[in-house]
Amino acid sequence: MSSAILLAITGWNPQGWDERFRTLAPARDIRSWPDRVGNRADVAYACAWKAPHGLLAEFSNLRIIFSLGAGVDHLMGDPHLPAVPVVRIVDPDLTRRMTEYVVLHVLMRHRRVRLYEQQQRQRTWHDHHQPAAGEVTVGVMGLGVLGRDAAAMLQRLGFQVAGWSRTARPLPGIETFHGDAGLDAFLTRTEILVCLLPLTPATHGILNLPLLHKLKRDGALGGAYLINAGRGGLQVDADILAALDQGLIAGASLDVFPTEPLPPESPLWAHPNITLTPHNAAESDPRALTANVLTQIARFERGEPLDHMIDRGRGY
Ligand code: NDP
Ligand code: OXD
Repeated sequence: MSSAILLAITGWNPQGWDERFRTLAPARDIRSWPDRVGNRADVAYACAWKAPHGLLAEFSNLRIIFSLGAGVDHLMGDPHLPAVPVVRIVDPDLTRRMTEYVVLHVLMRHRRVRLYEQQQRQRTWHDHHQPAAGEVTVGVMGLGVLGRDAAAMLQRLGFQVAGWSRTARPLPGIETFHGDAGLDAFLTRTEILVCLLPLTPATHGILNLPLLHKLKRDGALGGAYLINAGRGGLQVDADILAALDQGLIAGASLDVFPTEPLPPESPLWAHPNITLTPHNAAESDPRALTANVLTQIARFERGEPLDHMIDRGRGY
């Protein structure tokens, strides 16, 4: 029976994954696309990150496809994706990294870091009134593994936290909203909007001008802010620029973009009120995550159920 593991990775350096799999599973046959694929019929498990569409269909004995990140849009967009279980990464290492990113960018806006950096460059000693965290509402779109952890940490820092999800997700101390019917009430109380949604047909382009228009601009911060670390396809870049120009939002922190790498000619790079990072809010670190995949394979081979399988019928 097939049992080899194939790494099919683009956009990241596969070397760290390859080394880690070999170290942790020395008896396992580890293959790497495109150079060391060997006989395709030997491959049982694919560990993929942005593999070219159609590639995984070449492996006729595939039993599981692992997404090496939390997001699976890179797989679900493949019209030839084999009909085997798709499993995504859920791991404390990745979750902590995302919560760090969210807290960093919320505090950056809350504590006006960019303004003080500018003042420092000008040698200006001037303090601005600092609202308490409890006067500021942060709204988290997406109350999944990552959204819930970030929301809980923000709550511990004292922010008023609201959350929005597809289905009702009651969370202690957090005002939660769900579905289309709950969206406006969620947005109109939100000064800092944190987006941790997955990219699906229903969420594509959701961060657009009409949505940004609804954010609370007259709160303690005197303006609204957007932080998107979900997926680039959730946002409409031109609408974010228009919202900044029109004063609907005062700033944006963007980790993800519809086209990655962000093209050098994009006006987002040079905008004074945008802080951008190269899709590394929560890096998938092979040192932490390889063991996660191998544990799942071991469970599967013992006939136990897989964790964090994607329900293809639900939204994708
Ligand atoms: P989960 O699947 O655990 O959670 C997704 C959340 O989004 C759920 O609360 C879900 O609602 C909600 N949701 C999905 N569709 C809709 C919709 N149509 N309307 C309203 N809410 C919706 O995902 P994770 O928290 O693990 O990850 C979220 C995303 O973060 C990933 O898909 C990925 O795109 C991104 N990510 C980005 C990284 C980066 O470095 N920038 C790193 C890791 C992940 P419900 O609970 O009701 O199902
Ligand atoms: C992920 C990502 O989905 O890195 O994990 O974006």
